[in-house]
This record gives sequence, structure tokens and C-alpha cells, in this order.
Amino acid sequence: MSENKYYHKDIETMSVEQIKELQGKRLAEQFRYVYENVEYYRNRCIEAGVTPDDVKGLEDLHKVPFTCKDDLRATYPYGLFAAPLKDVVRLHASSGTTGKQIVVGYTKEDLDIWDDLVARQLVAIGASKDDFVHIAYGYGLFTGGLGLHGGASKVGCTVIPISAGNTPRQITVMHDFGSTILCCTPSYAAYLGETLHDMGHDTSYLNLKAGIFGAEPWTEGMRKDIEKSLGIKAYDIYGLTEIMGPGVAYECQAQNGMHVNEDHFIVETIDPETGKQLPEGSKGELVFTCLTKKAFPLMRFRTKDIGVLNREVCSCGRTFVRMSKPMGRTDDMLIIRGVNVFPSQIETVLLQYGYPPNYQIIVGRENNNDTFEVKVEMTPDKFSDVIADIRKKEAELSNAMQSLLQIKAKITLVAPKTIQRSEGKAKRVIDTRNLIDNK
Ligand code: DLL
Repeated sequence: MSENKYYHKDIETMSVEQIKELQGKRLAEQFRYVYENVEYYRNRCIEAGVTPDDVKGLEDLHKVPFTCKDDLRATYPYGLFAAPLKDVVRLHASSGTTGKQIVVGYTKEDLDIWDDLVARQLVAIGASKDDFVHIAYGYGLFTGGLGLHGGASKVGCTVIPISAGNTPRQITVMHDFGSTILCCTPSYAAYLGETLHDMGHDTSYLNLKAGIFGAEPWTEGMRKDIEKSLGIKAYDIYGLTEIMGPGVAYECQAQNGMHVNEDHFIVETIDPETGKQLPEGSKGELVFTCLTKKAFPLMRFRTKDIGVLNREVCSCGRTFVRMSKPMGRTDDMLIIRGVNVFPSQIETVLLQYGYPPNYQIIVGRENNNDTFEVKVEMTPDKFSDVIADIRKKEAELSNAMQSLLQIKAKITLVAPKTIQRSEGKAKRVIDTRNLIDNK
């Protein structure tokens, strides 16, 4: 696994000048395509006084209006699609900030490119046709399962599409089928490592050599623990539903930042307050522009992830800029057991069920598993001191939240006026996981 391998060597190692030239050309074409095909975005451009003739190359990027998650909500479900729906062959979705999910789509060509970009990740960590790729990311509307699946199929690996859950069975399948590369969230990898040892085995029980972990923050400390407990090299992968899913950026064997697939995306860092572009190397909000996508091509999408870009040449020989691990968010999105959760979604459910928005979200980690509790204040009319009544109400709320959030929360109803009021911003979230490296 020490020799550097590339899936698209010529592209992954092209000179920075060539990359920038390609990006500039693609930006001009793509901006025109989106302007012509997405009415909502065209109106945004008209308001900003920008036409396709104004965007000729990378130097004009700053003129291109931003998009953000609220734009997806405002146009739900298909208002930002640029291709006719008859050409859309797949939909995926992720959490919106309130009741509705956000929906994205792919043409056949988009899927082909997505598979290629994930294939770059796999080959960069040494994967080949000889590998058995165990995909324990969730399959379904979440992009993790099918995203890694497409990339591993492109490389010609033997794919084991097991999806998440049933942890002891995952260990048995990894052992019996001879899985060599594990793909899942880092917290699930840690949990699998722990389960392996709880089942009385050590790393020699498995044939694993590497893992591709992402979709949530994880620290260098977690990387070391996972590598030790599973006897593997652990690699990071970044992506987001709005831009493509996994494979927007990928780590190589240097394990020192994730290469952004710059032939298909432009990445910038901006000052989240002013929206001004920052020089490469400054910490800021990551913003991505899709250069080739046809079905759902977002221009200058504000991710709300904070990160740093590094243009130094990497020891692997790749020239694509590297992004750091996300170092936090500019909004209040939490990622719990790999699922994106907004406090506003929780509020939506509480209001639907007649509870006031006095609640507290408590997130922690026990035995490598995220714990997720929501304390909700009862109103005097809902108050009861009969335990069975309270349990029934808790179960009702828990089911409603699970159906919206796609993960289970422990709901604890508490007596009226017992959640501390705040004089400034309400402290809604207590998260004790420490998932960001403090560099
Ligand atoms: O998490 C896509 C994905 C699937 C990435 C599998 C990697 C592997 P969303 O559910 O839309 O998409 O969540 C996107 O997750 O804005 C980040 O805040 C966070 N995130 C994704 N990858 C990483 C990572 C998928 N490697 C949001 N490290 C993003 C830290 C990550 N945070």
C-alpha cells in the first residue's frame, strides 16, 4: 500500500495553472447553463445585476451570487434542478432545517462522474480489483452507501453492500467474506472496533487493511484509536448532499488533508460575516461551485463548514488543493450518529405536538456511540404526575422525532419552568463529544 496510485493520474497531477484554466473555462460555461435553466437562480442573478457575459473566468467568481440551504428549502422539491426531470435518474436527500428534507438529483452522466470521483478516493488509498469493500454507510436517501458503492464498483472491487446496523453480524460478515476495506462513519468504525474485541477477537480475526470514514467530524485521536482497534489505516472523506455526496474531497496515503476534486468543483473560503473571499490558507467558511453537474448544479454553495485550504504540493504528487478537516460550523447543525440534525427540526415537532419551545438537546458519547437526549418542558395543561402518562407522551414525541430526524432520541419530559431560561441566546445544545481538534 505504500506506492502512490492514481485513478486519473493526468488529472490528479496536472499543474495548478492547468487546473485554474480548466476551472475558469468550466465556470463560464456552467454559469451560463445554470442561468439559462434555473429560473430561481436567474432571478437572483438579475437582482445582483450579473449576466453570463460577466462571468468569463475564475477572476469573475466573486460576482457569482451565493446559494445556501434556505434556497433549497424555498424551491423544494425541484426548483433548483437544471435538467428536465425525465433526464434525472436518481434522487437523494438530506435534512432540511425544519420539517422538509432537501432533495437533490443526478443525471446518468452526473452519476458516472460521481462514481469516478469516489473511485479516485479508493485508488488513492491503494484499492484495486482485489479488494473487498464493506460498505456500512447507510443506503437509501443518504448519499453515503450508494456513493461509496458506485466508486468501488468503478474500480472493480468486490462490493459488500451491507449498510449500517446489526453490529455483531458486520463482524461476522467481515470475517467470513474477507472484507479488506471498511467504509462507514468514524463513530461506527470505532464501535465496530470495540465490538470486535468484545466478541473476544483481535485484529487478526479480520482481513481489513484500510477504512474510508467521513460524513461527521472526527479527531486525529479518534483516527489513532480506530487504526489500533481495527488494525487498519483510516482515511478521511468529505462531501455533502447538496454538492454531490461523498467524494467532493478525498484523503491520500499522506493522511494530511483532503484533496478537493478541483476539475469538478471550485472551493473557496469566505468570511462568513461579510461573504468576502479569503486568501487560500485562511480559515473560513467553505464554499463550493459545481462545474460539471447537470441535474443539480449549485453555484457558490455556502456549506457552513469552517475549514482551511492548503495549496502546498502533497507528497503523494497530487496537485489538487487540500482542505483541512472541517473545524466547526457557522450554524447550529449537529451530526449525531452520522445524521444531520438541526435544533429547528426538533422545535418543529414540539410545536406540532403543542409543546412550547423550551427544550435542551444533550449529546454525548458512551462506548463509542453517540447518545442523544432531548429534555422537553411540559406545559401546565400537559403536566401529569402519573408516570404512565408521562411515558406515553414521551413515546409519542420520540416516534414523531424519529420519523422526522431518522434517528432515535431519548425524550425526557420535565416539569414546567425547570429548563433554565436565558437572557441572551438560549443554550439549546450541550454537546460533550469534543470532535474538533483544537489546533
Ligand atoms: O455526509 C456525505 C458523505 C457521506 C460524506 C459519506 C462522507 C462520507 P450530508 O449528510 O449532506 O452528506 O452531510 C454533509 O457532513 O457539511 C459536514 O458538516 C459533514 N461532513 C461530511 N464529511 C465530513 C468529514 C454527507 N469527513 C455535512 N469530516 C458536511 C467532518 C464531515 N465533517
